[in-house]
Amino acid sequence: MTDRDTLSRRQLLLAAGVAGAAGGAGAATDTGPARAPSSSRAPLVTLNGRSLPFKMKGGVKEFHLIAEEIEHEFAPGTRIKAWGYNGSTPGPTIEAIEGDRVRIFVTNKLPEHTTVHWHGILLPNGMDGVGGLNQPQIAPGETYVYEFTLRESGTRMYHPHADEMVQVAMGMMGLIIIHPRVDPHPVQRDFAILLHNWAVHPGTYRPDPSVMTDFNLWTMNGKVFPMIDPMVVRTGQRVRIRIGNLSMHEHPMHLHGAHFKVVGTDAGRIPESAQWPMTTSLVPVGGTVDIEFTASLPGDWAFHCHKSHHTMNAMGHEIPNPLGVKQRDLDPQISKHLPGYFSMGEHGMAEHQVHTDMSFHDTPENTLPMAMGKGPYGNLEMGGMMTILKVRDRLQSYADPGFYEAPAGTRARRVSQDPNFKP
Ligand SMILES: [Cu+2]
Repeated sequence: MTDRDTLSRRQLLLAAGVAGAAGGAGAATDTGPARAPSSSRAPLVTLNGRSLPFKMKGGVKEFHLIAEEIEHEFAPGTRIKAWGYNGSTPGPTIEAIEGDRVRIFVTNKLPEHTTVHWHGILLPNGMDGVGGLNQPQIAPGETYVYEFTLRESGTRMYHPHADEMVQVAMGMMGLIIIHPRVDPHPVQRDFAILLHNWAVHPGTYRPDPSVMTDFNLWTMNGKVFPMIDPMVVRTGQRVRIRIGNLSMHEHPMHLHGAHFKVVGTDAGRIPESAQWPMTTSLVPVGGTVDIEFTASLPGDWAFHCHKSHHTMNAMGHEIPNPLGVKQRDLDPQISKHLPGYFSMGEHGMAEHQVHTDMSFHDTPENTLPMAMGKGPYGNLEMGGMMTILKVRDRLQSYADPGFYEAPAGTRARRVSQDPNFKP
């Protein structure tokens, strides 16, 4: 009996003890001879992303990362010149299993040198990837190889440690997910998200690395809402969301419709005695947070950063406050000098999405409107770091099931249009 047989049988037994553990999640496949994953393990879903393929060579998992300039789209209508790996930002997720030995070739096709740092992984010092400290820089055109054994499971990240301010601002980053050989806390849905921020000035095509705090695009896996994939789960499933943050801001990530526990960081699993229930967890800059919960309430539940400016797309921040300022009388006069001038903001900014949808406002070239999301009841007035957890009693597949229809009598409804209404 091979190691693989032993593992899969043991894990099948383990899965059988957990109600619906295999629950349509589909078995992950792995061609490795020695370290096959549990057949009950839910496949990792990197929203809008993919995992990096590997080859087994003499018991070692071989990966190849290519650092290069790429064309990236945040949402239709906004393309930039970014830097990433293997054609995308973030780069593909590197998936492996605790105990795996990995060999990762890094080819540099950038116009400047780079390195790769394996964030949160304990490894020999010469593999840590800080250019100048642990290794020479990888010059343009060169390929370096890193090789180490993954001793601990959990959510980790990779990014350059060379001209880091520029290279991270340009999009160079990715997730590393190390699965335990046998998961004592199995989930049926396993999602991975990497948070980032971007400064793409209106009408331009290249992120500005000199911006320190005032970014104008906030992304999950390089996309803005509503282009971020929803997380589709069946009622009753155990769900894990892994959130990494290589942006320059902390993000308080807030989940509607479930109470979760933070079960892991980029240094591994948190003991159960140190986990407490929450609905919002801060994901620190340069850190990862794994949350787990049971999806017990069907519906469409928002999952978003609670800094409200981070659920907006390209917006200017240094503007006079128009709230409560009567501007409409000025419109005709200003229009004489600025044809097409149109005031807004007197009563709030919700009208902005209406105006951009109606093409009242032309946004500058290659610039997204502040908010674009639409739901079954109208504009969602959000963009940026937001997606939807879609919990359904019945699912044919994990494809987007569309919007939730609240059963009769369970949705907030209008009862009056009289502003002096008294119940
Ligand atoms: Cu945020």
